[in-house]
Amino acid sequence: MENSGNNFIIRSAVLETVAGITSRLPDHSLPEFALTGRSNVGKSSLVNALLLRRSLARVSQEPGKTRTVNFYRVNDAFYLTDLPGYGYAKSAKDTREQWLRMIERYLKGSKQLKAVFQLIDMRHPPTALDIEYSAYLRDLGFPPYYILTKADKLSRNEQAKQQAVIRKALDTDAGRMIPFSSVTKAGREEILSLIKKYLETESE
Ligand SMILES: Nc1nc2c(ncn2[C@@H]2O[C@H](COP(=O)(O)OP(=O)(O)O)[C@@H](O)[C@H]2O)c(=O)[nH]1
Ligand SMILES: [Mg+2]
Repeated sequence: MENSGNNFIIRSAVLETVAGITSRLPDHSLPEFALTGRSNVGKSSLVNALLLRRSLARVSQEPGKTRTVNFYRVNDAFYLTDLPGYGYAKSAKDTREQWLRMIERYLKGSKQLKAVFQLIDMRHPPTALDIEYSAYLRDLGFPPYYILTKADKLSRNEQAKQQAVIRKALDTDAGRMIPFSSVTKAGREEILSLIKKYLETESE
């Protein structure tokens, strides 16, 4: 790929703002890229892998507690925003409504949001909630890119098979899906290249 992420050097990465349900969203002028998906899908691991930081974002075995939007400022050039995870089996109805309110407030309120990356666990077909949420993102004007996580857990063959299953279920193009592994860092360059393209368009 011509526009390789190879020359995308991470010079700085900080968790700058943690916005809770009642906090005001930060007011700044840098582009934002949102990461979203169900709890435990690998969002925090993705943040760490993209930014080459071992534990900037907290990775946990215990899914489903965070109800905040975390703003990671990168290279003083853009933000990665980590949205609260959805659809964990234990979450009660009111937590789910709280989640939706939080997400909606961010997606509708952010003036700087450029693109949304929806994470899907590559080992399984998308859940009903994944599909519903994906349609919701499209309706809001953010047709997501899909990051298919935990690719390292599948063989090449299985990966190809799962990509086809997921593409069909989400009714999307192969070009919008990026298989990814935070273990091998496969897919990292591709994601950074995409972000870079947006940043270049911005500065034109
Ligand atoms: N093998 C493998 N495990 C992963 C990958 N990404 C995340 N995990 C594991 O999945 C669990 C949840 O990850 P986390 O990043 O905290 O998910 P989050 O809840 O979406 O932020 C942790 O045990 C991670 O180590 C991956 O690409 N490969
Ligand atoms: Mg997390």
